[in-house]
Amino acid sequence: FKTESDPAVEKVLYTLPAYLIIGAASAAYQIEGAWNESAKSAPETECNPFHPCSARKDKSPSIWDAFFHQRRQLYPENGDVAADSYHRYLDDIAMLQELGMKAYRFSLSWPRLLPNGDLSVQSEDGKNYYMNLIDTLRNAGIEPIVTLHHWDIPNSFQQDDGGWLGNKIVDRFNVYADYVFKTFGNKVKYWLMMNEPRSFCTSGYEFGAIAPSIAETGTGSYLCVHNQILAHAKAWHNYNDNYRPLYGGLVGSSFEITYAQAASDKAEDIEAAERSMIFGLGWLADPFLKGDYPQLMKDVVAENSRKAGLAQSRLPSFSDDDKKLIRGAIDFIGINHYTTSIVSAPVLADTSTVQSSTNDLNVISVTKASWTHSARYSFAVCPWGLRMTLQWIKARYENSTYNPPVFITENGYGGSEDEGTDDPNRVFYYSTYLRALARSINEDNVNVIGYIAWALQDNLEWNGGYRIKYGLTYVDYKGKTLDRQLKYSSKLFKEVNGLTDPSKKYY
Ligand code: BGP
Repeated sequence: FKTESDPAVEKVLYTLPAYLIIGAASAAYQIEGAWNESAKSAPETECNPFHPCSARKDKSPSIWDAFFHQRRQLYPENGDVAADSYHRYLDDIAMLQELGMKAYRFSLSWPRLLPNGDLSVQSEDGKNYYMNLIDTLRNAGIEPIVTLHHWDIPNSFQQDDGGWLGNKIVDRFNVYADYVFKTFGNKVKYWLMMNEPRSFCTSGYEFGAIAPSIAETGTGSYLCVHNQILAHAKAWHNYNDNYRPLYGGLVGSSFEITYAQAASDKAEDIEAAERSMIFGLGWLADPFLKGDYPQLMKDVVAENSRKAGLAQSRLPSFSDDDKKLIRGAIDFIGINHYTTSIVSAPVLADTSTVQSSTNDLNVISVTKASWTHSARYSFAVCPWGLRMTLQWIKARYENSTYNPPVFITENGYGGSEDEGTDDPNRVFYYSTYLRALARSINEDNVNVIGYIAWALQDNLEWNGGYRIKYGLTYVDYKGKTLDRQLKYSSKLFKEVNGLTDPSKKYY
């Protein structure tokens, strides 16, 4: 296994600080299965995936259940069973313990806890499932890190008000968040409100590629992200005012960022790369740390909207009250980082008349062919990109009045379908990225409080189904037993977590 990596990185020994919270992650729809648990006995006519039943007591369909069921022919896989973690969460926790992990990041399924989305029905089964999961983790000394929105809103909310494009979603999310804080608040110290608003909103609400399959080109991603920022901020204030005094705890969100490396020293390529970082991470982080969208983004989208004859910018704006609400409303910045792209300015003038967020960004972005790629087509192994990303964050926000710590909430390697338990490529990926992280902390003095590997288990990947394997744990989908087995790469984490003989190196 060869890659072009920074040779200096290889020489640095791990000096990851003891305070770093190291763990692994999952998300409800990708692992739980049990998509209609406890509703099976309801009469067919009363409840089915596309007509949620008001009398239903337990799990109702999320937008992902609807998406995969409607497209069954196209995508044979779905999350009906997935890794069956709803029934096998003890097996998952056993794996975390074997790995010596300090934390487990998982998400709550909103329609499992609140089948009607609101408080009219509160599922006992749903509540018990997460309560048992959290209690067992805590008894095992593993910190629960809980995501509230990992993309699976109740499908009924998509149908009746347009989901994240609707007027009701911000308040609806806050009813759910308050219920969650009230129910689990005394047991959880780390909360993530949103996961990757940009990738979810762009794929789900602008280009219609993933659930809920909405194609509102040019506006959908901006409005969806806007609502997610406001929903996060309101939940943060509720937590800050009403729950933090009781429980302490920290509330963040996870933003994904692919590092954009300029293709050359030419000014236009350097500008294009910077534009990518601003449209990528600045879009999400600036509102919380600087109180508004990046000026560059506001200018570009307003200008393109004007050219198209629109009366106002396609990028929504924050009112003065909104600005007060969002600034500082985050306790840490979650970063999901996988890879790096080579970015340059387009050679020809843009003649496209399509108004889209891609055209607003207006760059050429490629993955370098000579770098080793993961089976996830566009993910190249580039550990220094993590270090550059952390440097970019530090430089952009160190003079902000508000500059919270960073929590790496996802980083990982997607292996191919035939991977099995022998995964040397993943060992290489994690060992080089962890070394890059060690250098960032020790040499660049970035303030990183945690590092979470994606993923604990092989799961249903949004883009690759069960064919892309991110797990530290192999799940037997082929033999349909769904039994778990640690992969070879688990040895690396055992070592990082101090469980192995320090004289033996596995990587
Ligand atoms: C992130 C998601 C994860 C996970 C991961 C792998 O975008 O937060 O849920 O799926 O990426 O990516 P993908 O499934 O696109 O290969």
